[in-house]
Amino acid sequence: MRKFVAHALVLVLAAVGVWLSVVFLYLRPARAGDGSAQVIQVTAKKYEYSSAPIHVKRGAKIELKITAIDHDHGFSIFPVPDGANSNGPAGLVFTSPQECWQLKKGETTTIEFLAQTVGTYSFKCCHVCGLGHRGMKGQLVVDQ
Ligand SMILES: [Cu+2]
Repeated sequence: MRKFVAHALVLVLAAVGVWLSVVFLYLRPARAGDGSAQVIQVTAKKYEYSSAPIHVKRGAKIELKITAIDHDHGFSIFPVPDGANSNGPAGLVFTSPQECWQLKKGETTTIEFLAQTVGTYSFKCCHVCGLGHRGMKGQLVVDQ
């Protein structure tokens, strides 16, 4: 009898273990919005973003923290992957989408998004910052 109870207990524990694993594996992505974001620090200065290209994993919730070091800059990124139909679905889902984030000198701007679709997303400076402004660009790559 005791053996039977022990056996049943092992089965119950195993079942609970499997159930917990399933819950964690499947509910995790859905709960990515509750603060478990990956923080990526970026600096903006004449005329580059360090360290571009920025690589992130598909499905990751990202907090991009961009600090403008030397001057006011901007950050503009198109949410559809390069080369895809520009009317297609957004591959980057921003918490508060903006055409141009203003990056004030000496301040850190946080841009939050979900990296939903694999691809390369080009970004650029959208605040005229000097002679090299037009060349101030970078790429965000969402990897599989
Ligand atoms: Cu600029």
